[in-house]
Amino acid sequence: MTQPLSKANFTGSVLGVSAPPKPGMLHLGIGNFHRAHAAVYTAKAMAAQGGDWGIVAVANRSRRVVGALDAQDHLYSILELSSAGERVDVMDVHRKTLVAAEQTDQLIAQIADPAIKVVTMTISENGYCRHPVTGDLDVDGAQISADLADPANPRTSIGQLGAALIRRYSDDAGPLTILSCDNLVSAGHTAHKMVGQYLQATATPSGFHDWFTAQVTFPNAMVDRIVPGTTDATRAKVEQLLGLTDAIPVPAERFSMWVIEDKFAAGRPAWEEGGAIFSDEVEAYELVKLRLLNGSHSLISYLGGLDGQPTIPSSFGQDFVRECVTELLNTEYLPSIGLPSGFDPQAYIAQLFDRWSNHALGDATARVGSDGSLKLLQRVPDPALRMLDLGEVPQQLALMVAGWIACVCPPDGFDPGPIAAEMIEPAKERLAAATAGAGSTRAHVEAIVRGGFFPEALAQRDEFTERVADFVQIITTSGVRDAAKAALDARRA
Ligand code: CS2
Repeated sequence: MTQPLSKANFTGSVLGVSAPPKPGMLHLGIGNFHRAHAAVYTAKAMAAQGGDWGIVAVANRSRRVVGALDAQDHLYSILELSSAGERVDVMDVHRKTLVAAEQTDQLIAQIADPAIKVVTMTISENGYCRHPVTGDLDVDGAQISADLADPANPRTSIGQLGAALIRRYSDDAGPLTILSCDNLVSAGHTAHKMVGQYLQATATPSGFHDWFTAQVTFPNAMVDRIVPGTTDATRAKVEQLLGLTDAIPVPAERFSMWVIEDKFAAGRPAWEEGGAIFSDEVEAYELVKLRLLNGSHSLISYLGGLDGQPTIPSSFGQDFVRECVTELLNTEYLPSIGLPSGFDPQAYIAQLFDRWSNHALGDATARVGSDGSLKLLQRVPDPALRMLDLGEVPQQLALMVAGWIACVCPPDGFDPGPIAAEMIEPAKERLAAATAGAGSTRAHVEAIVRGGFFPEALAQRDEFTERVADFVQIITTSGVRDAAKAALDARRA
């Protein structure tokens, strides 16, 4: 029987540091992305420059990852997969674990500990509790209203940060930086707005808001590394390479990028030692990545999913998908972005094409297609409105929305197939309720586009809704390839 990964069993050297120092950083959302991204930069920063930047790893509710970290002395591996081959690195950067839902008091106390200087977070689009129509904190939604009713026992990350900041202020524990590592437009501003609106809606001690304004910073940041879910094949490969079993290895591509606004209230790890870029053009980088990579990713996943393609590289390997993505990139996304200075978009796109063709990594179509109701909000409305204002209907963005609808809330009688069935859609019930009784494909699509799933400004554009309905109609009657052809032909006409 192979031995488990642990400090006693692993005799090789770790990536970054061994025996991480005292925690100076806490991470909310200990999923695969953090473990293959910020954790790596932090380990390399400590290896190069030292510093008390050991990480407190916080899971929201599941014990799966933290239980394995605890059992493995906080070691885990990253399996890098590319056409150049594979390599495995063992990481040792976390010092302590918590489960927010079970240890809420400890979490609040930990964030209020003066030793913690930076809170990073990957809580996904869902974690920000943002209203899809207004873009404000969803104070009337079930999650935030429950936290506001019982603020000492918050269930959301936003409520937990709110409670911890109040404690930090009351304890005079010093300034703090909260760094979002999620794929959001202006991620720092968004996090600031959600936490700020929560704190406005709850009772705070006198002087708190001045302290919050002056002493808590929320830098913007662009994060990038394609990190699929862990599969049995990941575990088997790591076991073969390490000779030890790791319950929570993370597969990842070789590419990694982090562009951060240097706005830290109480110091930070020397992440530049791991290759991070500090820039004052972060919002431009965020848009480049959110649209060119993430937006195109969504189109690849919905077209590929409807075409029965299980992975992103197999989807992107279909000519019709590649043509649609090329069109999306060049005519709908690129003109919508003020590029960072010195940025070469065609080189970036060529690199994206390679990254989407990584068969060794085999990123799942269904992973990228999941959470569409939240992800599309970052990827569709602004660039679509820009074109609509110019009198043009964005064919590929409409096709993307149609693909999402056909996969996760298809009109009656259409079966989008097994890949779509694997996509997780948190709004599934609301989508079903909104479309119940729709008598036609057009009515079905109108019920979604105008039903509180998109901002008002887009919902009002009939020409967009109509085009989405056309594409859903074609997908459900003659297939996704014909819908793609119609989108490309409309542009050429
Ligand atoms: C993907 C991202 O889930 C998605 O929609 O586009 O997870 C993507 O792989 C990462 O943002 C890459 O940095």
